Amino acid sequence: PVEEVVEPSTGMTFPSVVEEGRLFTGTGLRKKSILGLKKITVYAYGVYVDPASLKSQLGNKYSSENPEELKKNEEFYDDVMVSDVGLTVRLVIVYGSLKIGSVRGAFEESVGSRIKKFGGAANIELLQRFTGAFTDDIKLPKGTIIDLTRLPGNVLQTKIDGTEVGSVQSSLLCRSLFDLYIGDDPFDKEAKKLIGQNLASLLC
Ligand code: DAO
Ligand code: DAO
Ligand code: DAO
Repeated sequence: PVEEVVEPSTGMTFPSVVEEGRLFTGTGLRKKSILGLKKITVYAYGVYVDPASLKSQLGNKYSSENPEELKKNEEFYDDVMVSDVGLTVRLVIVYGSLKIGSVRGAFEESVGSRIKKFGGAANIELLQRFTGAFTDDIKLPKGTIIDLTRLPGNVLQTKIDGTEVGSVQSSLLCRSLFDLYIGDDPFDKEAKKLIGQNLASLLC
């Protein structure tokens, strides 16, 4: 049986391995304040990595480093995001009353800000066209699993409860998405530390 890791504050569980041998590196929380008042936890997430691709992409540069030093090096995280390392982010919905319009808005805000940050402002219209396809009949009840997986060639594949709903080949989109979790201003700073520690130990 596959072992599981429990995210302590929500009780959501994450398998220690997901498809094709991608290993769990850490879990965190995506919160959002509503009406500027209280903060709700929208989803818990787990970040996974394909250790073989991590080594093949970044081993030459980093394998002789000390993992304790490497995990503090922002350039390391940039390299993980920019190169074609096989990452998967699994989201497990905690707040079950999400309106699809809010998902669209939050997505345009979070991912959109990163696309601009990385110099892709000209692609914002593409992003809006994409989120325009999030229609009101999509339901995301509590416990829904969304897997965002980078396949070789910077293809970002999206699955909802195991069913593929789309894939987009874009290094800019992959980088912009992963930046939310392991970039310089992540959703959950403690989670990034744990993820970084585990990525560094797998590599060095
Ligand atoms: O519906 O009023 C509400 C709460 C708004 C929270 C929206 C946050 C959406 C975050 C993106 C979730 C992607 C699955
Ligand atoms: O938390 O702001 C964020 C970004 C989360 C990215 C979520 C992508 C979800 C795509 C599938 C939504 C289906 C309606
Ligand atoms: O042209 O490189 C580019 C940027 C494309 C942005 C397209 C946005 C598509 C959003 C897909 C989200 C899947 C989680």
